[in-house]
Amino acid sequence: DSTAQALAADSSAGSGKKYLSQPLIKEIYTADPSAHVFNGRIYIYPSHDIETGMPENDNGDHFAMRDYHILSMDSVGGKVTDHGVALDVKDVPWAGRQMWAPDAAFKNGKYYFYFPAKDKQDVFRIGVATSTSPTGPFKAEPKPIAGSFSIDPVVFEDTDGTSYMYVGGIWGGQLQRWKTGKYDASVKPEPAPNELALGPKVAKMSKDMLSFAEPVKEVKILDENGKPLLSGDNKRRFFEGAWMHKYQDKYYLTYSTGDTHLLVYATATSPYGPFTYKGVIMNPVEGWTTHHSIIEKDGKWYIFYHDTQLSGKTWLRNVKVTELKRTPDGGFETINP
Ligand code: FUB
Repeated sequence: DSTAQALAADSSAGSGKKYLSQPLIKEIYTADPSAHVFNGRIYIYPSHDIETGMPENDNGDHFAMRDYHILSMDSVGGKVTDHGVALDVKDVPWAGRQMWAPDAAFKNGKYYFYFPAKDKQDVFRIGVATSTSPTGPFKAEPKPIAGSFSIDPVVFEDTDGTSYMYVGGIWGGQLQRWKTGKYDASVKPEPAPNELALGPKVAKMSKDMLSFAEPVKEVKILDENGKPLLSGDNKRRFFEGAWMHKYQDKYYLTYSTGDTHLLVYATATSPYGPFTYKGVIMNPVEGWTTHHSIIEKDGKWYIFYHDTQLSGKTWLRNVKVTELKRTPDGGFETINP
């Protein structure tokens, strides 16, 4: 099958390393792939990693990206097209620096591109830009989404047509600084180990997809006994990089555990949660960050993710895809990338 072929075709000859799959493109560095199927074609909305010489630190200053390129392909394994610059930080009136993990949605006959960036005060906000084409170029709204903060926006459309944005990341993603509802730069990177873990945030989108229809709410993630996960439970608690999909009437919240480098999942019967932690989808990749998205195409499920195979540097990543196999109990086979 395609996984076995990818392993067999591993191009890292001589390094002694085996990779489950190969980078989708090698001409530029890409990360944080949010994949969607629009009109039967796969579009990937990634970060565009670049070398800027910024020092590596827990704030993620070394992720100093300045623009976005969109990739597309007919099917997994098909030719990948890089559509060039879709949005540049210089064309976003409110943004200062760090164009991090984006996402996109199609509604009202338009494509909406959602992206986090630090504003001129160095506070992460979520911006939105629109286009008539899934590959852009996108025109940014003059201001970030009112009431938005932190990073890694993901927009999920439920089967009734309602769209929700999930957002958040701790440490460099600044989620912990919003605990009281107001920005406070003096807060530690995360709560003490015996305190409740921070969850991602969710808000229903307004019909025009340019604003929130309600204030953001915390998403609770519980353990198998119905108790909220604690901050010290860092193999299971939320860190960043959420994704949402629905399967057989259940909502699947998938996310990165950050400093333990796992992609994990939790399920719920409502898009607002509470979610119950279930298990690991993917073991750590090469590089510090792990970030993914999940789509269904032609009857198969796929996970898009990144590692640092091309560069060996945590801030110069490359996006990949592999099949995600579901198990009869509603879970997944854990992937060893
Ligand atoms: O790409 C910058 C940041 O790294 C993303 O926003 C996080 O999810 C992590 O992948």
